[in-house]
Amino acid sequence: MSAVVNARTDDYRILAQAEILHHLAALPEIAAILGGSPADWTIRDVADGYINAVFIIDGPQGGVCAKQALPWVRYHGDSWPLAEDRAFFEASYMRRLAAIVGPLAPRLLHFDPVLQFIVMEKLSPHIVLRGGLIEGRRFPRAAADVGRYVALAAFHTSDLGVPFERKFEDIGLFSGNISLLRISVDLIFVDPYVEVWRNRYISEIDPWAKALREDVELKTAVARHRNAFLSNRQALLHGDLHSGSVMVTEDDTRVIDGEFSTFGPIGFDLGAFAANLIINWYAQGGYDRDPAERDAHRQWLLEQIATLWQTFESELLALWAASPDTDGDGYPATHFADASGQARLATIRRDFTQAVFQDLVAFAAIKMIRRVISYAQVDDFGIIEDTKRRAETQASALAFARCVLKEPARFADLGAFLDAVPRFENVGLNPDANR
Ligand code: SR1
Ligand code: MG
Repeated sequence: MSAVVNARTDDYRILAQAEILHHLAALPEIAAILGGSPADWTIRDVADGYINAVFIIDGPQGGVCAKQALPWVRYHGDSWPLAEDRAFFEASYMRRLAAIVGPLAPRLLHFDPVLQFIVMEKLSPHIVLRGGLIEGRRFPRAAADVGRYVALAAFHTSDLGVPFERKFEDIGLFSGNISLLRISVDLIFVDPYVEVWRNRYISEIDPWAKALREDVELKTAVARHRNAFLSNRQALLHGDLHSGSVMVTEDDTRVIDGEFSTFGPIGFDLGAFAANLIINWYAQGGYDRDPAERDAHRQWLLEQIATLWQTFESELLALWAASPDTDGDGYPATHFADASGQARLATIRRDFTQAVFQDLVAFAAIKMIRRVISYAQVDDFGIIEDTKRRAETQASALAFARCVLKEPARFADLGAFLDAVPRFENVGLNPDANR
């Protein structure tokens, strides 16, 4: 693999499909995966995310996925410039986590720092989880696997699992990912609460958007979590762990697209995933589906949030309990060696996971709001063609999120959080009704 250097040089250029094949032909490991000769290879554009060029290359033996960071937001065009070094951070994230999460992520095969070009394992027959959820399909392993992924990544990049020297080295590296951090800060935490050209909500949501902009209590909660997102450098985050960043089959799960990786609160990634399951829950109300099937799918979605959290919590606690004294500087076992220390450590661990849960809940709400008001909206709602109906499902999501952020004490445990989701269905387009 090429040495990883964060170096965009004047030799950077956007690769045409033929150039990509030429480039891959010079990489023996990748040429061997594809098999045959370059004349036998096919390449197709599969980009469906907002910012990068993505291709699948197939040969007689197998396939790979190639991704190049463009100098702008792909979906928007060159009037929205964006640093190409995001590919460097995605490659760095994949390298940092490869040994930690193993088969829960695709294998990085190549990174070119001049072209900001990544080649990784092709995932087949996987599909993007979001698309599967929209179709009402179930993926029995996904939530548990994502919970385990977050626990592994969080433990092994935080003060629980690594010495501070290692953590600070990682913080030094990922602190350079400022272009994408700016996108996260603006699109998630700022734009939904101001009038800005990037916001993309439909006109039926105007009253809700206005109400959120004028709600000081809500904005206070958002600001506190924005500050925590930036200042609580707890662990290395994926940074964009929505259902479009997870590829699945019924028995395999892979987390992709780590270009938003940054240090932050562990609950941010968990909240992002939970938010997108809840978004799907509300969006199902706008689909023409058999009501019994819809109810069953919704029940399954809520169970997956429980599985996500419970798997995360049990995996994290197991890793922590098994950690040798020398690993993490946060809560070294020598500090709690005697019986009273051991009892206190159990309390500390419970408090730690409870704080992560509270972060999950709040960041989930914040993520739900951004997917309705801000740029980069989601297909779960977007495929509902009747915009009044779409807005009604979106209003339910906003009402739930607003309540979570303004009345956090009502959502102190998992049961309360999940029980509340159905109560906000059909709240309507008037944000002042049913408060
Ligand atoms: C500029 S749009 C980028 C958005 O798409 C990604 O999925 C992230 O969520 C980001 O906010
Ligand atoms: Mg993405």
